[in-house]
Amino acid sequence: MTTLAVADKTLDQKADHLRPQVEVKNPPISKQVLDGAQALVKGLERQGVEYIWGLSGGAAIPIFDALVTTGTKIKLVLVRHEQGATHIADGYARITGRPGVVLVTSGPGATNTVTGIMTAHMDSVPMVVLTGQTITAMLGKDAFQEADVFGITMPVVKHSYLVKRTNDIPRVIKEAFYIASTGRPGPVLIDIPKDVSSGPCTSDLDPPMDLPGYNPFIPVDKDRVKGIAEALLKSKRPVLLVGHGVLISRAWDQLRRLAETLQAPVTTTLLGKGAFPETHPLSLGMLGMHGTAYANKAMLECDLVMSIGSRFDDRIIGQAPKFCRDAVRIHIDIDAAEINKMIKVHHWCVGDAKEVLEELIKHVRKLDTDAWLNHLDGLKKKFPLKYKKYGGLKMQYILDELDKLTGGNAIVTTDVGQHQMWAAQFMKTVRPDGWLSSGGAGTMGYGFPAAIGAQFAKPHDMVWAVVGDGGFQMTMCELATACVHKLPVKVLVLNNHYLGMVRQWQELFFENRESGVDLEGNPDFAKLAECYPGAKGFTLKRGADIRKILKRAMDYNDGPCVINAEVEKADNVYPMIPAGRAIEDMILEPPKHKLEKPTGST
Ligand SMILES: Cc1ncc(C[n+]2csc(CCOP(=O)(O)OP(=O)(O)O)c2C)c(N)n1
Repeated sequence: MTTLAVADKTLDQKADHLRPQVEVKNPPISKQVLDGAQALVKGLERQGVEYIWGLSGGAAIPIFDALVTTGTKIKLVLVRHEQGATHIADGYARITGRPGVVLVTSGPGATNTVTGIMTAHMDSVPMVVLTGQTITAMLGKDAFQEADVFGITMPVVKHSYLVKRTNDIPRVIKEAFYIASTGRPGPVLIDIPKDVSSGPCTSDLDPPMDLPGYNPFIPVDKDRVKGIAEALLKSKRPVLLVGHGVLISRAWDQLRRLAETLQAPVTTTLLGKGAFPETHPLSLGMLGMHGTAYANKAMLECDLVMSIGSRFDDRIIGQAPKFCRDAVRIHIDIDAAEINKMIKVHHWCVGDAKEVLEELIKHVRKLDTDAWLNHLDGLKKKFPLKYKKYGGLKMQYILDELDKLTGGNAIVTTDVGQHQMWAAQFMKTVRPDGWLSSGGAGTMGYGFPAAIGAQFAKPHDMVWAVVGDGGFQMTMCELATACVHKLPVKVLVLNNHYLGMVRQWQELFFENRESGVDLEGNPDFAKLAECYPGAKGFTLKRGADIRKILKRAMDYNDGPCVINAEVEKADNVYPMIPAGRAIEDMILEPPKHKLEKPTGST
C-alpha cells in the first residue's frame, strides 16, 4: 500500500463526521426469505458499496424499497437527472478507484444514463449501472417504459447483463463488480426486470464466480521488459508519454522513480494529468491538440517515445503515420487491443503499468540526457504558455490565479470546451487525484456532477468544477443534489456567452461564420445559485477582483457556490494542432492566412 493510500484512509476516518449522511426514513421490515431486490442490496453491501446515485420509477421501485427494508447502511442519493447520477458515480470512481453505482428506472431513466456510461467507457472508469426493466413476460412487447437498454448500451459497456432469474442476482452482482474494476476498468450494466427483483431469492448470497473467458491479471513478460530497457538505454532524447493507465494502476511512485532514474522528461495526456507532478523539472505538461508547445516539439525531436497507459489517442498523435516516425516507439498497456492500434510500435508489453514499471526499474540507469534536458528547458523558455492580463477578463488569468491560490491542493474537475483546455494548461496538477475531465468522450455536462462525486469521495478536500456556460447548463440541475447534501463544491462558470470551442473552430476554419454558438438567454448564474437553499453566488467581472472572489468562494463551506465569471467573449486557445493535421502543423498564435477545414478525425 502506498503512503498516499494510508494517509487517505486516516483522513477518511477523521472526516467521517463530515460525510453527507443520507438517512433511511422507515424501519426495516423483517422477512424470512429475501426477495431479488433485497438480495441485490446484500450483494452491494458485500462489495463495500457506500453510495448509490439514482432516480426512481415504476420498474425500479422494488430495488428502492429494498434499500429501506434491508436496513442497509448504503446511502441512497437522489439526483435530479440520470445523466447526473452517472457522472457523479464516475467522479467518485475516478477518485476512489472503486466502481460508482447508479440505480435508475427503465425506459427514459435508463436511456438518460447512456451519455455517462459512454463517458466512463471511453475513459476506462469502473461503474455499475442498475436499471429497472419491464416484467419478463412483457419483454419485447413495447411495454410501458420498455427500452432495450442492453442493446442500446452494448457498444459502450465493458459487459452487460439482463437478469432473467431472481436466483442469478447474487452471482451477477459479484461478477459485475469484478469485471468493472479489474484489468482495464469500465462500466457494467445490469438490467433487472421488475418480476425478477420482486421474486424470492433462494440462492447463496456469495456464490462462486466462474468467468473462464475473462483473465484480467496478465503476468509481466520479463523478456519483453528487458527488451524495452535495452532500447531505453540507447536513447539520448527519450520522452515518457503518460496516460490515464498510470493513474488507474496507481503507478505514480513507480513512474516518478523511473523518470528520475533515467532523467527522462515526462509529458501527459489530458487524462494523465496528475500521474507525474507538473511542477517537477522533468515535466513537460500536457501534449496534443492544445498541449504545450514544448511537449509537442519534444515529440518531433525525440529519438524514443514510451507510452505508459495511454492509447495514442488521435488528439495526441495528430496524423498517425507522421507521429514520432523516426523515433523508437514503445507501448505499455493493460489492453492488448491497444498495441499497434493507432501507432505501430517497436517494443511493447501488455500488463498493469505498476507491475511493468516495477520490473523495468530494475534494468535501467541514468541516461545521457543532459543535452536533451537543456534543450527542452530552452524550449520551455522560448515557447511559454502566455496570455494578456489586461483588456477583457481572460479565462487564462482566472485559472492561473486559481492555480496559485489552490497550490495544487484542490481536486479540479472540468467540463468540455475552451475552459477545459486552458484549465489543463494553466492549472498544474500535482496530486494523482487532482484532475478529472472527460477525455475520450468529451462530454459537456460532465464537470459539475463529477465534482459532486469527487466531493462525496473526499468530503474534507476542496473541489473546484471549472465549467463553461454551455456545459454547466446541461447538468446544473444537480445544484439541488449538492445543496441537499451540503457539498461545498465550488463552481467556476467561465461565461463567454458562447459555445466557445465551436465558435473558435468556426472562426478558424469556416471563415468566421457563426452558426448555433451564441448562448443568448443565459441566466445570471450567481443569482441562479442563490435560488437554491444553502448555495451561494458570486459575480466576477474585473481582473482586479479575481483573487478576492476566489478566496470568498474558498471560504464558503455551507454548500455549493457558483462564480459567474463574465470573461472575454471571443478568445482562442493556442497552441493548436488543427484536427487531422500532424504535430508539425501546430500553430502558436492566430494564423495570418486562412486554414483548411479540418479533415480526418475531429
Ligand atoms: C454533449 C455535447 N454536445 C456537444 C459537444 C460539442 N462541443 C464541444 S466543446 C463545445 C462548446 C462548449 O461550450 P461551453 O460549455 O460554453 O465552453 P467554452 O468552450 O465556451 O469554454 C461543444 C458544443 C460536446 N462536446 N458535448
